[in-house]
Amino acid sequence: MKIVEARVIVCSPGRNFVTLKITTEDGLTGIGDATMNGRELAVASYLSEYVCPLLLGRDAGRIEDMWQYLYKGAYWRGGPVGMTAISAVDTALWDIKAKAAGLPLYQLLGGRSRDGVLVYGHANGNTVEEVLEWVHSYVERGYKAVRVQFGIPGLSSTYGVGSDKLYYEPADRGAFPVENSWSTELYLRSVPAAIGRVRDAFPDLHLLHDVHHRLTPIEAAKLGQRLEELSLFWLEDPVPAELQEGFRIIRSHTTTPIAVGEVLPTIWDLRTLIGEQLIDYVRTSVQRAGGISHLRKIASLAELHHVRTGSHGATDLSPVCMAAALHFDLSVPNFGIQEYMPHTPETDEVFPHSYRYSDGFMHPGEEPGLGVEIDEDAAGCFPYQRAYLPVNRLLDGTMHSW
Ligand code: EZ4
Ligand code: CO
Repeated sequence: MKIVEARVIVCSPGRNFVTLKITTEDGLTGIGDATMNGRELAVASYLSEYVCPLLLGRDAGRIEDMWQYLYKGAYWRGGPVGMTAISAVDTALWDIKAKAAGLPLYQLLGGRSRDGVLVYGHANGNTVEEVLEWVHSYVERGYKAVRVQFGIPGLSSTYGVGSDKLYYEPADRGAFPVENSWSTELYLRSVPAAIGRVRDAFPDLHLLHDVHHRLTPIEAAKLGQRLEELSLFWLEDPVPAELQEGFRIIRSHTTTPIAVGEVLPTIWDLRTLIGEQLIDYVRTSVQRAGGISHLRKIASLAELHHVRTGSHGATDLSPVCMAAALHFDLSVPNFGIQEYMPHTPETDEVFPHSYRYSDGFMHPGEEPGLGVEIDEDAAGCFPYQRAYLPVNRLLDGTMHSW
């Protein structure tokens, strides 16, 4: 099964996506998501300039060897650009192998460990009333878990609260990033009561909240303590995770479950967090963490340390990643939950797929491979447009984490 073609397809059906498509001499094709939100062309060029030429003539069936070849062979290890590129190759090769076997990918990963994949959606609102309305609409659609984000009184803009609620995921087209403002003091003053009101209205729902890397460990510890009685499913990214040891401070103060990892691409970036049981859910994804192959290693390490998976699944992860994630989620023993936000109709048109949502759960479908394709004619109608994630400043103008 020699690889005869490897191509990068960049498109923007509402937002930018980078997709790698690999073709074998037998005419089988496989695809992988290589999107890195706000920095898309860095990965596209890494792939097309350096990785695609290396794939030609190689055996598409040697997935693990290819991973090691691209990881060790580059010399420059890790990092989001290189790892996203490896993710795309690995995902595409698993797609090909499963198609060649005539099986949905999850069957090659050990088969089903559960009947469906528990998912959560985002309820974002400027006011608690708006959030309550959104949570209600999720519950009506069968959701068992919802992430809640609120506007902060006194601040003009807040992460997770946008104008287009259904398809909102930041990355705005324009010459410069949007500038948001932040005050930890105002946030900590309002958020426990806001989540408390959602908890009062929905006593049985799994509630999640994303702090988006904005606190210090001791601030996060305090917030975790104040949220304990609200029984969150998780508190996400309370602090930036580069300093993994910082989570010891949070952990020693609160039993609120912690989820981390959407920006962390390798097992080595997560080693202390998982190995010392400093987190409860690991949030890195097929798209970020070296594809199916490396994510399974991370999940195995996590399993050993009582950490469950909670893969990142915002809309900047393409339907190709979502399909791959669902095969992983269905098979992995220590699955926790999967983030899921529907893509726009334009995106679904470019990426026809067999996965489906029903009553709070998702299923990847039974098509051989990933069960997702790219319609290149449709993709061609949506050319790339540069877009940036926002930046974040404190009220006095100091740059802060976003
Ligand atoms: O900001 O996917 O939990 N989800 C998130 C997302 C991320 C974006 C970044 O590209 O934090 O909203
Ligand atoms: Co997040």
